[in-house]
Amino acid sequence: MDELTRNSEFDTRIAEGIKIEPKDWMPEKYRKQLTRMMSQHAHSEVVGMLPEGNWITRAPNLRRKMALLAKVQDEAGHGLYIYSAAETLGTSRQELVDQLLTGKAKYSSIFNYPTLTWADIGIVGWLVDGAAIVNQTMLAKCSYGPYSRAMLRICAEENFHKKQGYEIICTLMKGTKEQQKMAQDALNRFWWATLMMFGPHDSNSPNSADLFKWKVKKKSNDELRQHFVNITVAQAHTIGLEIPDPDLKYNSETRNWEFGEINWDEFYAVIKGHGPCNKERLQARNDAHDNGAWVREASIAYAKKKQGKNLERFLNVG
Ligand code: FAQ
Repeated sequence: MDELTRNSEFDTRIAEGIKIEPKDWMPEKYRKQLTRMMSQHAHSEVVGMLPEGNWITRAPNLRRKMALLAKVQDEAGHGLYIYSAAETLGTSRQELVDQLLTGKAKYSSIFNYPTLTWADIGIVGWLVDGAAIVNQTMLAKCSYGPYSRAMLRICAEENFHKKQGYEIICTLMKGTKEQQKMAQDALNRFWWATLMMFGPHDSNSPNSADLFKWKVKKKSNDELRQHFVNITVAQAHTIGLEIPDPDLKYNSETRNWEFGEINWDEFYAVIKGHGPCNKERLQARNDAHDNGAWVREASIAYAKKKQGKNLERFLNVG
């Protein structure tokens, strides 16, 4: 089959909403775009464990500690699902992880901000997982089968994360003046950084055209950001929190909460490696990788030994 026919068959499958599976033919650009996006996503889940992991030893009680431990562990699982799904496109996990460890690959900007107080843990669950759900609910319907299936399971778990985060903030808002202040301060520090998670404005999003054409993205960066703002403003107001945006106003015709301009200089500085915690995060991932070398060596040795025994058994049968 020539390239033109293959491409046209591929486009027809996409148009008909048939999922693309690992062994199907796909244009190289589709493979490349998905590998880029999925590996960045997997790296984000794994680096995303760091700001919250930082609070496991300082959680205010046993119940909070257990919930946070489980959440951080879930994020590791999400990283593993997405790395596995990304590997089906032909790049090895080792190569993908190396791209992260050498600073070549991106991961979500949000994880380059510090978690300074316990309220930050509530805010990360409520806002960061909340933003991730908005984005991932769309990706659960994307054209690449392994990615869309991974997203289904991940979204279910992220819903619990969002609820536990919002519950932490609700509890603080029912507490003392100091606790309320701590919650408001965490919201002030994380609000704009969370809006940046959705990526640049549509007019400055170089990858969107391809991703739309192939039905990986079905909603634009700006559409998802607006949807997130609409649901979150109501949740904030219900518990007495103020959104730190003097330009925020409700438009009753469009039924949208209109909001002020994001600081894009800050966004681009963070994704180029100059955020408050970029160096610290990469160092922590590299340390974890180095410290885990013995686990990788042991598991490879175990696998080899097992294979050897199977081989012996196989040979003995003869
Ligand atoms: N951070 O052309 P676009 C989570 C880059 S998971 C860093 O618009 P695209 C769970 C972008 O890569 C959070 N870089 O790109 C959790 C591109 O650079 P490149 C992660 C960003 O792909 C919760 C350039 O800017 N989720 O939080 C960011 O069409 C709590 C131009 O941008 C995903 O990864 C950013 N925020 O749209 C875990 C979801 N935004 O690659 C732990 C999957 C943009 O050309 C604790 N990804 N860039 O060099 C996506 O949906 C998309 O890739 C977007 C970006 C929407 C992130």
